[in-house]
Amino acid sequence: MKPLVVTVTGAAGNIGYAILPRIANGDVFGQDQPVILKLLEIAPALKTLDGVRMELEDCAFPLLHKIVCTADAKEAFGDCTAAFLVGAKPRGPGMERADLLKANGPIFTGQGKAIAKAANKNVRVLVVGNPANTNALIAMHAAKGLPRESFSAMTRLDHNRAVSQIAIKAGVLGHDVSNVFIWGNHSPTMVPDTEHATIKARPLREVITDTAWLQGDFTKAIGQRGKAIIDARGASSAFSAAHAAIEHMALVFRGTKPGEITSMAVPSDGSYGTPEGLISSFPVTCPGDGSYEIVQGLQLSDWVKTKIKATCDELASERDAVKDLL
Ligand code: NAX
Repeated sequence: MKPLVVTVTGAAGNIGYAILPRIANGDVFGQDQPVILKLLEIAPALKTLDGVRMELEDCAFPLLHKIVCTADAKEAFGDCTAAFLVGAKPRGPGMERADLLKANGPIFTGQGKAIAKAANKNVRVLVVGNPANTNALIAMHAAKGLPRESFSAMTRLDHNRAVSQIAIKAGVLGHDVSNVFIWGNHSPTMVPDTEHATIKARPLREVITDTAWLQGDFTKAIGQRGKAIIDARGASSAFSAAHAAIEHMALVFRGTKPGEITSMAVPSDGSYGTPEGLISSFPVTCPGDGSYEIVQGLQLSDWVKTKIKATCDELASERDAVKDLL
């Protein structure tokens, strides 16, 4: 089979270190699909990246045909079919969210342009670097000529966190929990929705009857989980974020199972009152050809509707903060 080109930005960082062996091992595209890894970093990180390249070589992954390390975005995105945009500027001391948006904007403008010029026209782009939804919006706008649907941002980590906390509360395994999903922004305003969920095929609300916990501590804990990990580990989520990115792309390229719903931040088509022009998390299914469908027809409670409105308001204010880049 012809190798697929996969681009990873910020490849010398923490998530990069955790994600690269998984891609090279076939965890995204399957055990019969060879890959070429094109790794983008800023120039000062190329030496570290070279160490990562050596470790990848030392694994002798049968599916890994070639590794390219570069600080040139056009070279990194050349012919790529899947792009993981992980690299971003971290939030510095005293920086507001708006400052972070402004600092990251030019990175995602530049990369969006390079993707439109150099990547495969069917490329699928996953933005992980924060603020992920708005960075994806910036890249999507810069990538003139590519369909909007080529771009998504990651909320699969939030999805997995919600599934796990529900499973722990109910004393079951994660795979016993279905149809938990995330609405909105990858930020503390996100909405983990359990109102359509089942546990071992029973409605979740029959198994977990504590609505105050679901709407209170559970919702807050999922929104604050990233911070809790930084507080405990002194560093942000790395292998769990890499795992979520692997799952996100594997579902895009190989499809959700019948009845399976995942969470992805994708360009809104106006569904569920989410304004068009935002990249917001929705429950989606994936047929496995690179596309996705927003799950339709869900009846939302007033509580969920109010929370979705608040997270969309935040997304709209982020979009307004970078309007000169759109
Ligand atoms: P690190 O700081 O370890 O790595 C980031 C890497 O990006 C660095 O090596 C840096 O040199 C590189 N970089 C910076 N600017 C670049 C550019 N213009 N082009 C290419 N590379 C560039 O961060 P890490 O822990 O790997 O996290 C990466 C990003 O993921 C951060 O923005 C982080 O906030 C975000 N996260 C997103 C999550 C999500 O669920 N969407 C969860 C995990 C994580 O917090």
